[in-house]
Amino acid sequence: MAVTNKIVAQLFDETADLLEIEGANPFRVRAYRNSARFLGDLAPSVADMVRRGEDLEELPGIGRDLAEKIQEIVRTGTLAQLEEIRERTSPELRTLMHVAGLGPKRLKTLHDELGVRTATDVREAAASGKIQRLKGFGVKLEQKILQEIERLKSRERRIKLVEAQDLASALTTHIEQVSGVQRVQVAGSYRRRKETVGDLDILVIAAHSADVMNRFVGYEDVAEVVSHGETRSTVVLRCGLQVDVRTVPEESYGAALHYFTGSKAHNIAVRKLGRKNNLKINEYGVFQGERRIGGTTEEDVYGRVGLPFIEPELREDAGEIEAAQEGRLPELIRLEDLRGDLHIHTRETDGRHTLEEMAEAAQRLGYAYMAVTEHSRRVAVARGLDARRLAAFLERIDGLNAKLKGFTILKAIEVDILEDGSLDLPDDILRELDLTVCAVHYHFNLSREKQTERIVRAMDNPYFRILAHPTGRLINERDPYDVDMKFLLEAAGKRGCFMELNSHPDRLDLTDTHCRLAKQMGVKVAVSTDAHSITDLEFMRFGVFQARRGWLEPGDVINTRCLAELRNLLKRP
Ligand code: DGT
Ligand code: CA
Ligand code: CA
Repeated sequence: MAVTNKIVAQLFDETADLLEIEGANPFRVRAYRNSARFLGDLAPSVADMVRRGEDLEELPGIGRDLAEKIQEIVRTGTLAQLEEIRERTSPELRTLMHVAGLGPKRLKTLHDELGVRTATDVREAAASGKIQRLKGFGVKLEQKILQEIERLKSRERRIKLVEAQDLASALTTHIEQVSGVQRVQVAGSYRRRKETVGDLDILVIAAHSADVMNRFVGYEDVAEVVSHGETRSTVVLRCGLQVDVRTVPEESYGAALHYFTGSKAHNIAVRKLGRKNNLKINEYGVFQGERRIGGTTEEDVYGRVGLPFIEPELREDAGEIEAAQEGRLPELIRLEDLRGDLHIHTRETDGRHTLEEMAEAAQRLGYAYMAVTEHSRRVAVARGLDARRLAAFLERIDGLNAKLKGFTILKAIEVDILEDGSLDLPDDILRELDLTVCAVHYHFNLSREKQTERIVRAMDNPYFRILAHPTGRLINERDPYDVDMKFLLEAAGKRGCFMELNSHPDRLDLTDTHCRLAKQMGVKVAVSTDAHSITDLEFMRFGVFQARRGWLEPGDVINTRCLAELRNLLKRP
């Protein structure tokens, strides 16, 4: 397998983490960590550079030592030094580094004093009260650690859709290369575009099933072959994700695709409709008695029970069957419906590309507008803008807008909602902007009541337009802050404010159910990317998946409007 920059970055990151747990020199730790970040973003492949004999030390932050390490990784696929550290520490501890209350120092103490190596060890030590007795710990911290570990355990079983996509597309390409393969389709929660997936369910139509199975279990990323059969096999990939592959006969394809797309609850509801019409529906087809009468396509399966086709994103038995029966299925939003992106960062704060580069990229995507939303001063880690820098930046935008044809940069900001619900910049500055996107970045721990009140108070500001990433969650990493979403939506509706559906695949915030609630309550949504680079602009498709799961139609989303209509909507009543 070719060594990608990402692989090198991952190995450096792991080295940094483990060295830190060991208590190594902080400068060494930082050197690995910084170069990992740099390599992760670097476009030219370091493997190619090594192959061409180019000098890696020319790269910023890469000295002689790191250059040699990169060469070693490219040559051997690994790093001897890291293997050694893995031997003497316990690499599993790394996953605990981000557990609140457990930094590298405390982990080292746990490791040295109690010999813990894994999350399970920590859980057992905490449960038996051993941790509270250690110096620098205590009862409260022990309880917190226990809670966090439980949460970590329940999370780790599912992976984010974006990660599943990378794995699935590489694997389907691998299988498609078998001769006689007609079709390879990922079904399951993946096809329903759930924000996380538990495992991958892949269906294949092929002339020679055994060839498909052999090719599948021989895939280079397989860690374990759980079963290897004639028409069905299961493996676990190195990242821990399970994958099932089944070959199905062409005439059963629709029935199998429907069955394995799920959800289970949706399938059961459809089967029940079948039974009412004396039909048996399973993964092999639609049957009347013993006779197969259909199931070649999904449309056919639905048609046999008197339903129109139901989009995979809706198949949760959450009212879609009734809506289909009554002819009121939503016309779900599509990527092509979007005319612009309303949450974008540039190099002015913590983005990677310039205003000009982002504008050009947005135009290439066919957009008519984009809103540039830099951070405000409170967000110092991102070099947030104060009034003076913002004014200068707005002038630059005016200058660029004067040159652009058929494309408009909206002047905006991602202003921080302070703890007391006021906004981080004064009204006479916000007044100059086309729109104000507001967000919580600090004080996640307020009570539900206080947090809700804080955000509603912010909405009282006449310049508040869009609430960005409304719950603050990071999928698998950080829980949402506690907030009364229904109350927020009601408040937004009354004040003519909008909710963002943040499309970043780590956020997808609003959730699908929140989107649906917003629609029911008449609150419109902005589907935005929060892009910090040109490639991030493509996150929009994840936002669209989530919007579709939330039953949103083009009319529910403000950035499907042309610029004139959008400007109208942005005027607050
Ligand atoms: P996941 O993998 O947890 O993200 O969720 P799914 O929906 O992909 O679930 P999975 O992988 O267990 O099964 C794939 C599909 O197979 C599921 O969506 C529906 C179908 N299926 C699985 N078990 C049953 C069952 O007992 N009855 C019915 N009707 N369908 C099932
Ligand atoms: Ca699955
Ligand atoms: Ca499965």
